[in-house]
Formats: sequence, structure tokens, C-alpha cells
Amino acid sequence: KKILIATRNQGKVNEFRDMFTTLGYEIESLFDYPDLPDVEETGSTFEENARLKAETISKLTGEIVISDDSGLCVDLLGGLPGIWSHRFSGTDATDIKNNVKLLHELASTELTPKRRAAHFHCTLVAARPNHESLVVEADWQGRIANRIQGENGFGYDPLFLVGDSDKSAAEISQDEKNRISHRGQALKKLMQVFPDWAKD
Ligand code: ITT
Repeated sequence: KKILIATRNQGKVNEFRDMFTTLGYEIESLFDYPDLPDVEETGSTFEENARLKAETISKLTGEIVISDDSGLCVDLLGGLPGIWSHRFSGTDATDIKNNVKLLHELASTELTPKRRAAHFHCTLVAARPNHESLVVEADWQGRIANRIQGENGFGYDPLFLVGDSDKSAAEISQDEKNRISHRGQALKKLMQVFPDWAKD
């Protein structure tokens, strides 16, 4: 039971590997397929981009492929960085630069709890040749912190306070994050239909 995750994001690979291993699947990622081209994310929604990634890579490899398009949506910024989360700070973006950019964008505002509201979004698409794709999505509610907190996870985790707690997503364990995150919840939904859909 092998699944190709159409991602070049090591943080996502680690989380999918953890979650799928407990479900009895073996995970590959685009790091195992260095010759495949980058799929341009030209869509204007999470679903469009997730479909582009999964369906293109499935066509190119003939494999069962799952893609993840995700991002952080901040209420005060009208849902940004959203689908632009990965490159929020520009073409040379890194996780640190993106976090600094987000703090900068919010710096002029007094961050009362309500104004700090944000959620992570995840859309997962499963694709295989000659089949309709599966699409599921989930959100994870929280708030934006005033400063970077914690070392676990990846991306915006150090700035994302979980629910109404004062702990960031980088301060909880990877197991706990996988249980409650946007990605964990979306994967739970996907796995209710995936095994049947993936049967020959
Ligand atoms: P692939 O397209 O190769 O999967 P990517 O990083 O470009 O990798 P996205 O376009 O879906 O993927 O962008 C998602 C970005 O949203 C990601 O780079 C992080 O900045 C952020 N993000 C998503 N999930 C996250 C999480 O669980 N924790 C922290 N940040 C997250």
C-alpha cells in the first residue's frame, strides 16, 4: 500500500509519514522523484491548486497521488496570506521570513484576541488515472501570537496559537498537532472514503 504525496515541503512529508504509517501505508514524496517538473500553482483557490498538483503528478507517474494545498488565513488581513502562504515574503521566502512578514503586517494594529483570529486551511485531493478525484477540506481555528514561540512543526506554527490557548502549534507535540490540525482533520475525512476508492 503505497501513496505518492505530491509535495516538496519537508514539513508536510513528515506529518503525512507519521499519520499514514499508523494507517499501514508507505509514503513517497516528490523528493523521491527529482526529475518530475514543478507543478505551477496557477489556481485561485486551495482546491484548484490541490487538483492541479495531484492530477498532474498522477498523470505523469500513473500512481495514486495525494496533494495538500494549505495555508494560514488571518481575519484582519482579509484571509491573507491564504493561498500565497508559502511565498508571502517573496520569491526567496523562508519560514522565518514569512513569519517576520506576518508580524510586520500586523504590527500597526492593537492585537486584541478577537482581532488576532486566524485559521489554517487544508484541502486534500486524491487522484489516480481514469478516476474522479476525491476532495476533502478542514480548518483549524486559532489566533496569531505577538512573537514567535516554540520550535516544533514548520511554516507559521510558531505564530499560530492553538484554539483559545496561549500555546503555539510549535509548542505542542507532533502527535498532538496531527490529531487536531487542519491536515490531521482533513486526512481523517479522506480516509473514510480513500480505501474503497483506491481498490482496483
Ligand atoms: P507543496 O506545494 O510542494 O506541497 P508548499 O509549501 O508550496 O509545498 P502550499 O502551496 O500548500 O505548499 O503552501 C502551504 C504553506 O502554508 C506552507 O508553505 C506554510 O507556510 C503554510 N502552512 C500550511 N500548513 C501548515 C502547518 O501545518 N503549519 C504551519 N504552516 C503551514
